[in-house]
Amino acid sequence: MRSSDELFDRAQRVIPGGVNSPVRAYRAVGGTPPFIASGSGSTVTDVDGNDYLDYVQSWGAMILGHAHPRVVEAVAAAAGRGSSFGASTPGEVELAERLCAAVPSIEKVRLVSSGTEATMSAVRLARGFTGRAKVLKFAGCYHGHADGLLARAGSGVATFGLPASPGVTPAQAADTIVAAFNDLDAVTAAFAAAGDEIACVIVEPVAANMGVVPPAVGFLEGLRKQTDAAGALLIFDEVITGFRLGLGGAQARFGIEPDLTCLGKIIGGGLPVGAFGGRADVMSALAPDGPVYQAGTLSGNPLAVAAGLVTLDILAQDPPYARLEQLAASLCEGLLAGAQAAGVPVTVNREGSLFSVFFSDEPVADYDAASRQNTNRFATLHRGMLRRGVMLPPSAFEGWFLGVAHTEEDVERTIEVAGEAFGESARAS
Ligand code: KE4
Repeated sequence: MRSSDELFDRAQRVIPGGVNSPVRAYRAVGGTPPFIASGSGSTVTDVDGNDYLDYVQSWGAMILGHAHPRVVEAVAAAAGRGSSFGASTPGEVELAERLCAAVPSIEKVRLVSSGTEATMSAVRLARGFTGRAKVLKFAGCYHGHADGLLARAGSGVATFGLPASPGVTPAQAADTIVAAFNDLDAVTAAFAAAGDEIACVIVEPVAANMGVVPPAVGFLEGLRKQTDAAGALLIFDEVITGFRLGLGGAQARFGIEPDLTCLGKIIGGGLPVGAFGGRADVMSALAPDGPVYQAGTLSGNPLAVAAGLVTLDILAQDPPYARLEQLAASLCEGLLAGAQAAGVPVTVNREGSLFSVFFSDEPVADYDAASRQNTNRFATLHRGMLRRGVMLPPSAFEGWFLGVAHTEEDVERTIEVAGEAFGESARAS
C-alpha cells in the first residue's frame, strides 16, 4: 500500500474528509490525494517518492517556486528571533509600506492571516463606513468562507443570496445580492432596485474560482461607475491576482482603482498572510482609529512577514511577469493543440499567466457556462496527467498556476503528457 494511502486512511479517522481544506480530498477527480513530503522549485515529491511537476503551487502562493533558498533563509532567521510576540515588529511596517507602494489603490493596509479574513474584514469595513447592509457579489466568484460570502444565486437576474452552505442562515445570506459575472445589466438592475442599501460590490477582477474567466471589456469600468454613482464601495478581491498579474495586480493591468483591495497567497510567500487596504478615509474607520472592529493574534506574524517581504523584494527586483505570460501562452497553445488532435472540444481562458482549461465547446464568460463544462473529462485528464508526473489543481473550477521555477522544458513535457491524457479524456463520457 502506498504511504499516501496509509496516511489518507489515518487522516480520515481524525480529520473530516482527511483534509484541512475540501478541494485537497480529490473528490472531484478521484483517487487518493498524494501526500506531499517536500517541494523544490516547480516540483513536489510525495511520501512515496513520486515527483510531480506542480501547477497547484499552493493555489498560486508559490510564484517563486517551492523552498526558494532566500525565503527559507529569511524564515529560519526570523524563527531564531522568536515566532510571535503579540506586539508590533519592524517587518510588518516594511510589508505594509511595500503593499502601499506597489498596489495603486492602497493608501493604508491591515495585515491578517488569510484571504478569508481579508475579505470578511473588508466587507465589514465597507458596511461600517457606508452604514449600509447589502453586498453584491458574483456567481462563481469565491472570496473565502465567511458566512455572508457563502451565498449562491437564486433564480433570476440579480437575486438575493441563498445560503450556499448549511450553517449559513437565510438572514446572513439575505444581505448578499448575487449577479452573473460579466453581466453589467444585472448590476444595473441590482442598483436600480437597492442602490442606496448596497455597501459594496466585491469581485475577483479576473475570476479564478470557476476556472479562469477574464472580465469582459467594460465590465470593471462599469462596476466602478455604478458604485461611484450609488455611493457604494468597490472591493477587488486580488487574493489570487495580486502580484500574479503584475506588481500592481489586476487593478494596474486594467487601470481601475477600487476603494478596497484584498490580498493573500503570494504576499505571504507560502506562509499565512492576508491583507486588506485602500482609501485612507475608509481605512480610518477601522479600530483603533475608528469604530469598525477587526483583530488577529497572529496578524503581521514575523515569520510570515519575513517570507512575504523576501518574495515581494525578489518580484520587484526582477519582475517575472513577461516571461510567465509567455510561458503560459505557449502552454495554452500546446494544450489547445493537444485537445484538438484528440478530438476533444476545450475552451482555454487566459489572463496573463493565469489560465485554465474547460472541457466545453462554447466560450466561458460566467459561472453558468463554466458549470456546463464536462467535469468527467477534466477528471480523466487530471488522473492521466498525475499518473505521468504532472499535478494539476484537483478541480475543473480552479486556475492552473505557473511559477518562476517552471522552465520551457517543463512546459514542453506538460504539453506532451497532456496530449496523451486528452486522448484518454476523449473516451470519457
Ligand atoms: P484563504 O482563506 O483560503 O486564504 O483565501 C480565500 C480566498 C479569497 N479570495 C480568493 C479569490 C481566493 O481564491 C481564495 C482562496 N482560494 C482557494 C483556491 N481557489 C484556496 C484553496 C482552498 O480552499 O483549499
